[in-house]
Amino acid sequence: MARLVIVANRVPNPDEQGNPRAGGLAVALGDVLVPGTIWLGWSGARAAVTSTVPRIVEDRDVTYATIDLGEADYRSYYQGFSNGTLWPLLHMMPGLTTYHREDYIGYRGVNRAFAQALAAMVDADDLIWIHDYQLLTVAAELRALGVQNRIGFFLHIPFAPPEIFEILPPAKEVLRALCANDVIGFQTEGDRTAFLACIKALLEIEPLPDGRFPIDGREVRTIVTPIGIDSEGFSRLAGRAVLRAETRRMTESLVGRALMIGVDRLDYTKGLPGRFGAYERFLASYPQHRRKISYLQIAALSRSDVEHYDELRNELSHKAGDINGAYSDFDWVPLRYMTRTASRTAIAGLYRVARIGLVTPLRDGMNLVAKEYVAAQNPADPGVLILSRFAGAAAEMTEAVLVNPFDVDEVANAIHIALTMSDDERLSRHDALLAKVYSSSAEAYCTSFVAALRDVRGIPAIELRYGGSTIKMRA
Ligand code: ADQ
Repeated sequence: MARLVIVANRVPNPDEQGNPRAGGLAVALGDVLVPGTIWLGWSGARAAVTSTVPRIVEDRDVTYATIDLGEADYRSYYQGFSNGTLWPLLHMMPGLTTYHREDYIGYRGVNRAFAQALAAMVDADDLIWIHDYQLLTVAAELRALGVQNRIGFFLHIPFAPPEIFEILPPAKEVLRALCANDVIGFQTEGDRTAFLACIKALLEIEPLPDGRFPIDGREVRTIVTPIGIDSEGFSRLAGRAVLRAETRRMTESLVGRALMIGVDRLDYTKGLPGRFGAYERFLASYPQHRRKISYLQIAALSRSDVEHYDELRNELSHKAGDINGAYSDFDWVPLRYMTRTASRTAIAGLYRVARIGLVTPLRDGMNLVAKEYVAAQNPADPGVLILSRFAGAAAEMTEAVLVNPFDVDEVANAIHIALTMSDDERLSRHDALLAKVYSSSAEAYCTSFVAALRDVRGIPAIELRYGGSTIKMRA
């Protein structure tokens, strides 16, 4: 039986398996974490040099294999090329993008280390599923090591059109390396289209109408498999969470005011300064709602040692202070702002009691908060989702109040619309959104990606050109 081998930048801490706080990819991949599965990634620890021999921990018959990153590699691969170059560029923010050739060299070195660690562990028929922008060149490194398995890659963040992607100095080489995968998956049709446009513009390869394209005598398949959540599990969690003391304390503290909630990692792609600006505009333009709303923004610190994140944190602290300074009353604080993670249970309970879910990233691959907010609602009295049209989730969740996050007046108006929406409209929008969150679930995501990977077979011997050398595959 072919095993599934997952490769991602991070590996969930096996001690937390089964604990809902694990969140993120571990929850999304819950359905494929069956006995026999292997998950390889960075341990989160830094060492003198990057290791290629993984540390192995078994938990419920799933093998977690971790490698440590060398200090220099942490700077070049993680802080540098992954989060200083690829993250802003693929989110279409070239102004925030930096590039240093030595970071790219470090990135390729770490991708090679991942491949080396993996090559020693896989059997011939194992399916390899690589995740996200930190690991764009792993498949090519695996091929270089003679690994002929079926390999798939899924990009969690957006892909950029050629006019932006070609800013990346090694754009063609990175694209070619990605093409060493058999299947490449995207969150939205728009991301796939952007990728195929890069294939055409930069590699001069004409894709077929169904998203396949030939390269070096073989064929690569592209698919769209939007990531989802465990909707049923999350709904149940939210239903239980409202009964907990912490949720009740929150509700009591509102004294009848409507709660508006935002939950994000503190990242410049999430559009938090604009969101605070829109709330300020809302308070200024709609005085009738003052004292009747309380906005809670939970923004967990992330990547605090990467450039721009510290500035963002300072900017938000100032803006929050300004808003509360200008509008607070003796018994009303308009904005509650916390920069820490909350437990999944606490978040689920807060979503459920919130009248509005405010999700306004400037650009986002999918945005699971939008789906969690919908799943958490009481179907008999649901809240309203305000969603950026630049989140991947907007492609599916068209019944949300969709906004352009760059337009503070439009977002301010959307808050007013949400607060004054009729019960009928609120219910019908929610019904439609909930059906979509249930059908585009974590399970559907895993099943369709793995099915596409299983489908790959009978690929003839090929040669792959990468990094100035020619690699023979499936000879
Ligand atoms: P992220 O950018 O991390 O993910 P998102 O999809 O919103 O964004 O997922 C965040 C997860 O972390 C959610 O489950 C949320 O509940 C949780 N979370 C966020 N802030 C939190 C806080 N302050 N406290 C506790 N939990 C918090 C990347 C891409 C997304 C894509 C996902 C999955 O950027 O576009 O949807 O991967 O593919």
